Amino acid sequence: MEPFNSYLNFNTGEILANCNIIVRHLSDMKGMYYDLKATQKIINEDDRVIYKVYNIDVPEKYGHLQHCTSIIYPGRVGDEFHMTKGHFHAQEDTAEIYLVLQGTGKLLMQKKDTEVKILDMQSGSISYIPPYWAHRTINTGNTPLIFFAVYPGEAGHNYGIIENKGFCKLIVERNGQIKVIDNPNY
Ligand code: M6P
Ligand code: ZN
Repeated sequence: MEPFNSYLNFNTGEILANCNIIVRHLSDMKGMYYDLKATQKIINEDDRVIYKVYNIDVPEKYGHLQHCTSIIYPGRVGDEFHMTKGHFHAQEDTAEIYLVLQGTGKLLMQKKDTEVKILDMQSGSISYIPPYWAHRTINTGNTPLIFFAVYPGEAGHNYGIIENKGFCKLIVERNGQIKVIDNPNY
């Protein structure tokens, strides 16, 4: 394979060339926000885009490095802030790095024994997600949360565990404050 450049727009998070773009509407995340009524109402109204991922096309193989930007648009479903689906890596002993370019948020991580860790995300923060930690990103601000991610080529995504049970914590707005609460459905 030949070396190559990609070009990132720091303001929008868009990457030009060599890219797959994933667009996640709320209907792609049914059951992931705890307020099912609010979810259905929004899906019926405009089924808004929650986030996009610009994924640079690299072989999903050992030795390569996957890299992408994610843009989570600001907003809430009920009182729960916009977020990614979240996943374990299919190859569980693989790590990941997130570098925030714009916006503010939280990085929610959880191990299979339900140990939880939450890190702040802000412009310039570099978060290290060690092997074995599921990860979800939440936009708690009023502007898009844009971050760059790098992870091993063979890591893969395992969504099933999170789709079935979710994370044990939720990030919500209560009286204008960002709060971490227990997931009532966990
Ligand atoms: C980050 C990386 C990607 C991931 C994306 C969206 O950019 O971790 O691998 O796909 O966030 O998260 P999810 O796949 O959980 O929807
Ligand atoms: Zn990952």
